[in-house]
Amino acid sequence: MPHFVVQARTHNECIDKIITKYGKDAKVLLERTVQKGGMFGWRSHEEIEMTGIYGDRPVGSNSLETTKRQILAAAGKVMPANSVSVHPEAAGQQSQISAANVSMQAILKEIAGLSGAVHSLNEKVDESISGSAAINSAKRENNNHPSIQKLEDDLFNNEFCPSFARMILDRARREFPLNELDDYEDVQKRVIQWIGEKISVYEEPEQPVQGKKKPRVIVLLGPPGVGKTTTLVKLATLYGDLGGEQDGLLDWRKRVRMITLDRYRIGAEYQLEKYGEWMNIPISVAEDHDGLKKLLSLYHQDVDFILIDTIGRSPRNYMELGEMKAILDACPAKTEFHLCVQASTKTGDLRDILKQFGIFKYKSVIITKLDETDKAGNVISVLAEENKSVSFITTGQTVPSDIERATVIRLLINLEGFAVDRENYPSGNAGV
Ligand SMILES: Nc1nc2c(ncn2[C@@H]2O[C@H](COP(=O)(O)OP(=O)(O)O)[C@@H](O)[C@H]2O)c(=O)[nH]1
Ligand SMILES: [Mg+2]
Repeated sequence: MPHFVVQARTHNECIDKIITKYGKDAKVLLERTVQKGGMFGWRSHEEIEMTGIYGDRPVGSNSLETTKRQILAAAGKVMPANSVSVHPEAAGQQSQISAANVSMQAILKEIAGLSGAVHSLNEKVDESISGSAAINSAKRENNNHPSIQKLEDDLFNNEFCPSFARMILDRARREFPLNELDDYEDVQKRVIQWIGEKISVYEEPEQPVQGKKKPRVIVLLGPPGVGKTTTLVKLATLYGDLGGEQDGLLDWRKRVRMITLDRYRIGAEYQLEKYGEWMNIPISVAEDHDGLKKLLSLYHQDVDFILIDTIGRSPRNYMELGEMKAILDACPAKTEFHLCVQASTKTGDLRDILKQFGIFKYKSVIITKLDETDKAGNVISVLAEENKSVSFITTGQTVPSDIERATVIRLLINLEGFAVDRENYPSGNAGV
């Protein structure tokens, strides 16, 4: 169903315009005030903006749902519940469109319910409409410059979520004068920097010096099969090697201990044991909270890194997540929890995973299996939306080599069709 956005100085003027232009069956869904004109807010004035639908198709629940989402996508944000009611003074004209409004109240309520946070709106919009719909609505407002369209395609092909893509497209429209839009290469260079600005890299705490500091305790969380155990072993060698480089006398194997909570998954303990044997690192199994506490205090004086592998829990199984949380409460306050997510996970699922594992207050995310996809827009968008940093990236099944410390450029170069200018990134951040 088609929709309109109409602006006027007063509420009544707005309604007049709507009736004249879209007929008396038009339905107002959202009303808000907007600032118009002036420079830097000086001599600007407020106007009323109404968004709604018109046309004579029956309003079935499905079409309402679709329309609502289209409008939300187009409006870019949702008004608080009290700002969408129609002004009582306009009762005369309003009566012509109020019947429809009554039937819209339920929807408005629902919309207001969705508006708790901007990102939760983005989520609803993203989940419910096809990936390109939100981008398409941005496109309609645009002057349809070929560079904007190409940019839209590039963002879409890299699986950026619609709200992230929209944010970039809006910025491009705002910041590039027409003549600059003509040089797509230049546009792309600037855009890749904007995307880079949205990636946050985990800052590791200072590395412990043997015998002088408390050990770093690192826990890997995540759904089953994402590569937690494999990553844990890669980290064990990476951290162990740090000591070897700093002090030739130090046997790095003495610096690291691995603990697993994953004894219930058939073969899981065995898998880690095999690695442990190969690396000459003993593996311990903690079965409950007290068992883990004992192991942690046992290793406390001796080692610099305690790495804990966990049970692969479905993010939807709150009971199991709760049980695991109870065991992991044995960890000291400064424990670093990292959530492992597979690079190819769909944005909606990523959001679920990030949220459900939130009870562990994880500090950062490890992106696993980046070798299996050439799209990184999904992870970049969701991490930015959820304000999460990324600590490591894993790039293959080979232990211990297929792991890298996360860097902005490493994620950017994984974007298809974007040329990354390496000179824009400090060498310390290149990491590749
Ligand atoms: N392609 C690829 N496969 C990986 C990577 N990391 C782990 N795997 C594989 O993913 C599968 C599950 O790994 P595992 O560590 O047991 O996952 P867990 O259940 O989360 O502990 C194994 O076959 C691993 O070899 C990676 O970075 N890239
Ligand atoms: Mg495992």
